[in-house]
Amino acid sequence: MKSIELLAPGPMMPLVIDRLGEAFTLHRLWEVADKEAFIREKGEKIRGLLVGGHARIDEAFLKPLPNVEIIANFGVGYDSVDAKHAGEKGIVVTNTPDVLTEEVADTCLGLLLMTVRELPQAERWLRAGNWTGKGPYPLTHTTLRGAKVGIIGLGRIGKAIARRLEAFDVAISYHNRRPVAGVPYAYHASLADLASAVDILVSVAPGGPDTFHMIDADVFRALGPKGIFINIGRGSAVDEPAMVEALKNGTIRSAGLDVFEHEPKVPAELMAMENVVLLPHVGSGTHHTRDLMGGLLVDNVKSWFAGKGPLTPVAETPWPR
Ligand code: 8YV
Repeated sequence: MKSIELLAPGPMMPLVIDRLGEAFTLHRLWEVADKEAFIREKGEKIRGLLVGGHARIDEAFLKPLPNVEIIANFGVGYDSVDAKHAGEKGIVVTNTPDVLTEEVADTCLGLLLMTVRELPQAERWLRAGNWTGKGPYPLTHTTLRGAKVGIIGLGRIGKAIARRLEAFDVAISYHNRRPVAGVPYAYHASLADLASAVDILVSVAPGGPDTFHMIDADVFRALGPKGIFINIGRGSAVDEPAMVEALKNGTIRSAGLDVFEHEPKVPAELMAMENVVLLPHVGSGTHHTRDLMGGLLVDNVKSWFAGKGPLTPVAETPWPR
């Protein structure tokens, strides 16, 4: 398979580079000084792309690469790939679903509990010597007892979050493009209706044009002054300035965020707030799960070039065609 040439525009985890580098000819574009000259010279030879959100893979990016057959995306979310365009060009796009579901759901519950019970703030209180100085950390106004939780996006990860929440004995409802069959949770066709019906709103919404800024000022107003917002999906689904404003002026009480609109940039105003818990996109961030994600990417590429089709193609590029 060494005659098959692959291109990684940005750094990928060593497992991916090592395993695919052994079997194929793999070019690391991020290490190339003159990238444009490289693409001009080598572009027509490239048959597979390995991507992880570093660059936008769209019509303009793909134009000088006319022989690409597969775009293998590291991550379940593939919003940096124009999969519709890829589908039109006959290129298959793969992602890494399932293997990260439980890990991301664990992280979400951790973030939710951290935010509701102000655990990072309480830890900061202890470390600052306030426990011995000022006394116990103040009781939190917020609790999961009797809480209503709404989930935006009841896909694989949303369902795994809901399953965990059942053990916390909270009322669960959700918003999705369509009602999901076979789940016991109340469905809200309107996002604002869901927000006004719950105390805690959890977004697992993917990125891309369909969800862009769907969680906006109206949604935060509907969530209300006691409301808590948790985001483990994509930052672009939230109107970030509207969220900052809502947190600043008490339109909502607090937020726990693992994702941001312009990662790794986090608005300075959020950094300075006490009523937010901020994580650096660590939802799937364990060796265990990232290795499984990397392994699935590798297997997709190998299966494709062995003529066996993709293992996990995305919805826009279904297989078999
Ligand atoms: C990863 C994710 O952190 O799978 C996704 O869509 O957001 C995370 O699991 C990310 O893909 C790493 O680049």
